[in-house]
Amino acid sequence: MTQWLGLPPLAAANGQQIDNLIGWTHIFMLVLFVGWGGFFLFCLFRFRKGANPVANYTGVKSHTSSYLEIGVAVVEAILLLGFSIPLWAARVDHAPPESEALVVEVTGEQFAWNFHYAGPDGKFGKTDISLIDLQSNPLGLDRNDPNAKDDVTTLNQLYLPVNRPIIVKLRSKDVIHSFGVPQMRVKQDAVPGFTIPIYFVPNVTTAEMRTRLGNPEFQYEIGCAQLCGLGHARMRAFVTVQTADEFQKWLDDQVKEQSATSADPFR
Ligand SMILES: [Cu+2]
Repeated sequence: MTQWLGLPPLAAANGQQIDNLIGWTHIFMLVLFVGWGGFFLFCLFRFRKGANPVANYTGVKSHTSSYLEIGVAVVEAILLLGFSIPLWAARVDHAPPESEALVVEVTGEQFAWNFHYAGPDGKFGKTDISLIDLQSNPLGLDRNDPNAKDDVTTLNQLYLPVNRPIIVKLRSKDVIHSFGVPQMRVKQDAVPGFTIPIYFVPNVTTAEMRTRLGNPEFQYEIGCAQLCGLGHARMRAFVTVQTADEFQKWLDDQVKEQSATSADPFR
């Protein structure tokens, strides 16, 4: 129904609501535009100089324009109270329980995205600001913490399983960034000092989307959607949506690889 908007292809189970809201907003705005544009043209004609050689200091007595204004205010109240607030509440309050979802901590920094998975134990290891090394440990993950042994971190590469709720816990190391994945209809600011949860359910794998679009190079992209400094334009990351099996295999490989390298004292 919302094809006419030319939005990026939808790839999240709960994104249709957002599209419907955007669609209805456009329809209401079109009605307003045509209404006010018509009123403007009417005024140009009705009050033209030829028909009104002498200025009229009384002005218009009709209340039509007041009623129109009230009508617009009512429509806007309906949009806000009837659509936007319930939609926002559904997105924020009814997040699936963490036990049914994949939780990923996403940390923005100038100018990259860090992703942190809890690994098979489901527990995130401790992070410590004093352990941060921009090259080898950008999150300051404490590999001596037992919960951190099987943790997986990646830079600018987010891997997700299809058809499973994803809870992203969004953080920032420096300034305000914004996590935006257009196809998932997700956009949320990352604010230093806060951990902000958002959730979505990707329902089209990268491979499926490539066939659907006929573009073998297609990638879901995360763009930073807040101007965050000079390198803002290159603050992109890629999302690879895989089947549950493919994702599990990727995660297992990462766990093996990363726990092996972190156990090496010379690294
Ligand atoms: Cu940014």
